[in-house]
Amino acid sequence: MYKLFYAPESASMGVRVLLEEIGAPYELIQTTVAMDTPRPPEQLAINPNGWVPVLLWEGGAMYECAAITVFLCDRHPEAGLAPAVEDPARATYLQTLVYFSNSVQNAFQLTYYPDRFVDAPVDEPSAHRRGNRRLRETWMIINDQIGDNEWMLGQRFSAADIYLFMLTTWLNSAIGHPAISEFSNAKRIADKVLQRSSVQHVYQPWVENPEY
Ligand SMILES: N[C@@H](CCC(=O)N[C@@H](CS)C(=O)NCC(=O)O)C(=O)O
Repeated sequence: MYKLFYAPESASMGVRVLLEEIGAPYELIQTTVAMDTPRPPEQLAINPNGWVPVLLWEGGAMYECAAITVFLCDRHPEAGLAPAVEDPARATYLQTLVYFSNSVQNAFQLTYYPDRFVDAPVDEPSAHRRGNRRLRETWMIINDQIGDNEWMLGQRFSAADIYLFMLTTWLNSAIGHPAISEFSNAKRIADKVLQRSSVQHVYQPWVENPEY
């Protein structure tokens, strides 16, 4: 039985989709991403940064969405969500997950948490604007990487496609983000991932009211 510290509209949703795809039993522990609300001490004991996702299982606990993705897919190879260690597609799989985490998500952070990147509040709008541009740059890298491919790894669906879908749901043109329509290859994959029953289930509120 897995336990997942969980908040709507957060990176914990992608991990929940993975657990659904794997078919593993799990329990959600509701928490928050609100900046003015304290995190449960049990969450902070595992992740002192205070962010989600945080995953627990009988043998341990961990945080960082990309790391959790690799961990879960390796632990449940029968789900077929990731290339095995000796598979040549493993390189692109790992590269893409880490790029999502350290470059695309970092650009999102500049726009959602500009205070973490500048000394003075007066500089926050500048950080936000740079984040908006950085989002366009990093999404274009991903879009070009996809090219004519059916999925992130070519012909096969993988956890990298679920991760991509999750990140597209964070795009919000109301705060200056580029629109997903600018990245037609990424949109093509996101639209297909959205059809999966796991995604329809986990993202039901978003499906009813998507931002883009
Ligand atoms: N590098 C982390 C970042 C996760 C992250 O940014 N989580 C956000 C929600 S999407 C969060 O918990 N924000 C609240 C906070 O940072 O205090 C990961 O990929 O797991």
